[in-house]
Amino acid sequence: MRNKDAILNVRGESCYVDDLSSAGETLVAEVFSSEISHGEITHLDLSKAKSISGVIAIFTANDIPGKNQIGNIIEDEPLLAEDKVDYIGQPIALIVADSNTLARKAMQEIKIKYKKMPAIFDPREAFSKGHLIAPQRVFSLGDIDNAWNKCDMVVEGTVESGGQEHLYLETQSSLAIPNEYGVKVISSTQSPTVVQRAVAKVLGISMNKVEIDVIRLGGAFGGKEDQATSWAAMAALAASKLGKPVKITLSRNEDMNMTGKRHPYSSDFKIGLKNDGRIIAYDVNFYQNAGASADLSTSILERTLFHATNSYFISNVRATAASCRTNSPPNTAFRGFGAPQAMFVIESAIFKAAEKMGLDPRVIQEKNLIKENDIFPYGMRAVDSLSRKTWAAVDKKYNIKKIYKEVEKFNLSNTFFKKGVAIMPICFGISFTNKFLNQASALVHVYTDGSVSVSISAVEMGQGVNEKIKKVAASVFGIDTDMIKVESTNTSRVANTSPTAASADIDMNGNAVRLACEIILNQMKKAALKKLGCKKTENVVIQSGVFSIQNKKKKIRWNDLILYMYQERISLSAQAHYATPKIYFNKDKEKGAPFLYHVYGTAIIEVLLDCMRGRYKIESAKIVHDCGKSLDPIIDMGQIEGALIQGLGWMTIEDLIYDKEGRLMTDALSTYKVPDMHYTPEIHVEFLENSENPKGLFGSKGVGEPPFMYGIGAYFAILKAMKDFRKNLEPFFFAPLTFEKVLLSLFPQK
Ligand code: LUZ
Ligand code: MOS
Repeated sequence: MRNKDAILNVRGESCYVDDLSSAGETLVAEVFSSEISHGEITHLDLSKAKSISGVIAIFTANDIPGKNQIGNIIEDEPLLAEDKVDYIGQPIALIVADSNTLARKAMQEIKIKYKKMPAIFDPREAFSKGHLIAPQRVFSLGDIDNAWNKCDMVVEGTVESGGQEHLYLETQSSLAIPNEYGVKVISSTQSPTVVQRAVAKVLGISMNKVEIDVIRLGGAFGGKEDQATSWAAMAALAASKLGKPVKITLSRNEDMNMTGKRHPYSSDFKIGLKNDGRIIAYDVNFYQNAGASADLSTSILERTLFHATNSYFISNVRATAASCRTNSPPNTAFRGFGAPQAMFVIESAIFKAAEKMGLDPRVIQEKNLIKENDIFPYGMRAVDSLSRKTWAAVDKKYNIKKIYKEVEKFNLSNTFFKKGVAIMPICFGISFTNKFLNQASALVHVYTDGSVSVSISAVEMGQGVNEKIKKVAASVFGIDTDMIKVESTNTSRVANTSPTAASADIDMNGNAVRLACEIILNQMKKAALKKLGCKKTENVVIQSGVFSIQNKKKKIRWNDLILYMYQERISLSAQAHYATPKIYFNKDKEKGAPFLYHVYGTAIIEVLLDCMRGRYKIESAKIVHDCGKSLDPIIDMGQIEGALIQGLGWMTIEDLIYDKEGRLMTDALSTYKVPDMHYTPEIHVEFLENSENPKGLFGSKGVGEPPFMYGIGAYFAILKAMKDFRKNLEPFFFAPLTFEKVLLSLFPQK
């Protein structure tokens, strides 16, 4: 792997929050949290817990000097519960001690009594009782009510998709160090500025007194976009109260119980088609299980609406969505950010319609793929649609018909083993749907020895942003990547950072770095002219760290020029800001062009089902993915493979099981199954050839999230195999499609 972090990672040399030690005086904190899903706290006695030696302090909501509030979009989330709890795992008190063992011992001694209240876990029930996070939203195109009578076939159905644990390797973690003006927090967050704002609010101080520093994250996947905030704020609270560094690192078990997941959705669809497979009308209703507070739910809901029709053009659409408040931990961002849930529904609708019409779903899929200049329900045109191109490319490379024939042949000659195949096209919009988030800054310094320091708004979370940023700076400067260092992300160096999210970090930060480097380069060219005695900057060329003038022999090396500039008192630093151009969205009309561009791709997913045991093997994924002109093929390939596997896990084996009281029962790796090396199929990834994205950085496209949705194909491939075994099986759309679920639906219990 060319990703330099990989070398540090496999040697255990890369540094995470929990690896930092500050001179032996760091205190640790454990979080005492609610044991019930909904109720009033009638009694809280901390005296016995406080008396344990080695316990320094226990803080509750009453100790917060500022505002007990960490809600970022909607202010509905207390940092520590006051007199009411709304989910199991909601933080109530913070125990600070010399060691985690002592803090945990103290936790056992906290006496608490609750008055239980009825809890709601079903988003439809929450909806019917009016428990909404925000008003319902509706996207529409054409005239849905008058479209049904033009259809030859109308099919309705219900779709359920489950949550998903992020399972970042590094659990939530923060180290707060108090200082003379406020606090510095080293946090494992995707959103340094969100953390900074929350810490300032909780401590009741201004943002310039709070410095957030992020070294790197051991994975995030959306789980640290909004949910790194509470631990940072708690650590900061304790540190500023006690005047000592305080660290919080959740155990895996605590992390799985206390933090939100991907939003489960419950949805209804109605789809209308012509006999030839053309989709004429699509009506969909999404009920999002938001959990107990808003977190990012409303933004996620919006992205669900934007992706309601996946990569298809449908002329009459109505998509309605509600974010429903329940008594689960607040659900949050997770790779795909609401789009996977929407795409699973449209693919289910197509599957069910195909079954009723005696077609293969791929016939309907292919017929309706969005063409150039077709319109999305939100009013944007698919000017550069590559939907059909990626489908054609995957077909050309692998021959879809031939694969289907082979599967058919296998199934005819096998009774208890059946194969299934499905095609999964994807279309994903790149840009934050909140327009203001589409900005990034960079700060670049060149030191007198010629080495370069780059600070950006984005954080490294294993996705390789730092490596790509090095390439950007190196290519503008015409020097080797080894001369460039990407610094930790720090709110004192780069302010007002947008979250590292939405697959847009390289696009935005890469452009900011390019602009900052260009400012310095221009200065360097001017200096080179002066030094080399020439007139036009256009004539200065830089290659492998040597500046020269076209058609002249004179040259000056990078290091000599830098030193010359320093002595001439010319700035060797620059700051630049990039704002994604031309995007807009009108929320009153629900129309606009919210994305800079879309990413397309097509996957073929093949599975082998052992019908008597309900076990299946996802055999292969054959993908043509559109990366534009890849900035780094190895990193992009890693993103595509990782996202695919994560998507497969969500659709198939990752099952969050709760008891009646709302307690998560699959809260450890022994019970929550995720894909491992053995589960991983053969993966073939091709980049769409000759693709170049004029709107992206150096012709590239964002890559983080879109390939997640290839995983959805696995659900339908398994369903196909099941149907080959049980011809009369009524298709159902209830993910994850675990082995147990497969077995029990092939052999229903009387
Ligand atoms: N985060 C966010 C995201 O705040 N807004 C978005 O549109 C988004 N999209 C994908 C992933 N994270
Ligand atoms: Mo994300 S779901 O891009 O934090």
